[in-house]
Amino acid sequence: MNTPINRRQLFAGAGVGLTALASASVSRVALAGLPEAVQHTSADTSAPWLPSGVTGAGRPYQPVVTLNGWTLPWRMNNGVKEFHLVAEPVVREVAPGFLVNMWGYNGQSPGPTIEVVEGDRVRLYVTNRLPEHTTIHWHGQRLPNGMDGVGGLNQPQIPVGKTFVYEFVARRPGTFMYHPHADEMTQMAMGMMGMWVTHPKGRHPHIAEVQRDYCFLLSAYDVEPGSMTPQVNTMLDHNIWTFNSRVFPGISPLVARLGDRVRVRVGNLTMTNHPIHIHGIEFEVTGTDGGPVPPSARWPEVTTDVAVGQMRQIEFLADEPGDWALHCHKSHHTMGAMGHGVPTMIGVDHRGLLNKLQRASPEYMLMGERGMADMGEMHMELPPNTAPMMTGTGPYGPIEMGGMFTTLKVRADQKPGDHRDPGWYTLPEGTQAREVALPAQPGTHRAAPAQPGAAHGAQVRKPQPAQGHAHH
Ligand SMILES: [Cu+2]
Repeated sequence: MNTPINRRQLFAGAGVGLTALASASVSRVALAGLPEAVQHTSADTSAPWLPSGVTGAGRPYQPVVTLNGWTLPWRMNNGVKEFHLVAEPVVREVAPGFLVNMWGYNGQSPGPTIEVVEGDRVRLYVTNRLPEHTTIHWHGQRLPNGMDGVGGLNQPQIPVGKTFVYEFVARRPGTFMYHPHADEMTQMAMGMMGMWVTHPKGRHPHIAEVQRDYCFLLSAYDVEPGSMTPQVNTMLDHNIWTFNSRVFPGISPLVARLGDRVRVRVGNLTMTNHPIHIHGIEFEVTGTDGGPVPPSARWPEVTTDVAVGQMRQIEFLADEPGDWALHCHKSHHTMGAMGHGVPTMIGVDHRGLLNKLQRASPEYMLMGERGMADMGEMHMELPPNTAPMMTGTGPYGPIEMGGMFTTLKVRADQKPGDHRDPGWYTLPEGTQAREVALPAQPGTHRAAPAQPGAAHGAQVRKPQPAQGHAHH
């Protein structure tokens, strides 16, 4: 898998703006001892990062796969794992061709996943290249009070251009998050967040060995269609609902080999809860931000609600082959921007009106009279740079989902450790829902609803689908 990690020395070879900022605010001598600030700008899912080649790499562990993200490499310095995070404006590709101005870390929103092992001493340098001060709070961690990152309460804010250092021992195994505790409303609305995984040292009675380990954050943005920068004071009415700042079909599938035990860690840093639902299998919640759940306290589920500021770690046996939907069950969270603020037109008879409207405005499009499913294949003129309301096409047509939606792809022939998309599932002969031919039943036959506008000679303007198959 391609991992276009662009390793560069801090500031060396950086853009003109960054170099100017650096020379203005941070002396090169002061930076000489810092670990490399590794940058990564692709929104593809990176292969798991294994610390091979790092001198004294410490205890081994099974790395996670960050959906449409990556893990931050570290360096070992006298037994301390040293990381360098750079808080900075980034451009995130939320879906192919849809770019959003965000704030993040090391070239991306969300920031890279931090992976360490229980008991590791960790030193994290944080350089602030934002236009305002920031901090990082290490959500869920046991640590000294002065390392908790609440600006004003536990530390002074990190001024623009300055580098602070955090240091603590990763005492508890589990899944954590990191985010600013400084102008939170703005900085989290702009995408500043990341995940942290502390692997257990050795075997843990409540932590199973798994073959696949995925993680992602839930985040939401309010980006006016056609614009590029989120509104930061939106409380609930967001229109871009994401897994790791990506929307379907831009989200990688979770891939498993038939029979694999799979762990998925989901953190929520939006302003509302998300019931995460998986088709085809049952899972158990095996951990929360508070730590692993003892097996005696678990129960089977197919949906688990991930509340604001929570992490839920789920596990299942991938023992049913196929392409299974995995999504937030709030249906407006599997919609793109155009699903929001659209009036309900179901049952509204437009037929008289349509003629008049189209005489006045030939481009007038009839939408939503029979439900919104047509939107999945309508290619209405969208403003530049947005995601359509419902999008993503499967082997049998439009999937009619956007936002917080992806698939769990279980295959018998997927190679161990291979996380690449195997393509669509080939259904075994005779195992797919199909139309049945019914004999005509006199008296029970109901006429199909008339084509809107047909009787009145109005032309219903449905833009041509991309594949070019005719509609009439
Ligand atoms: Cu949701």
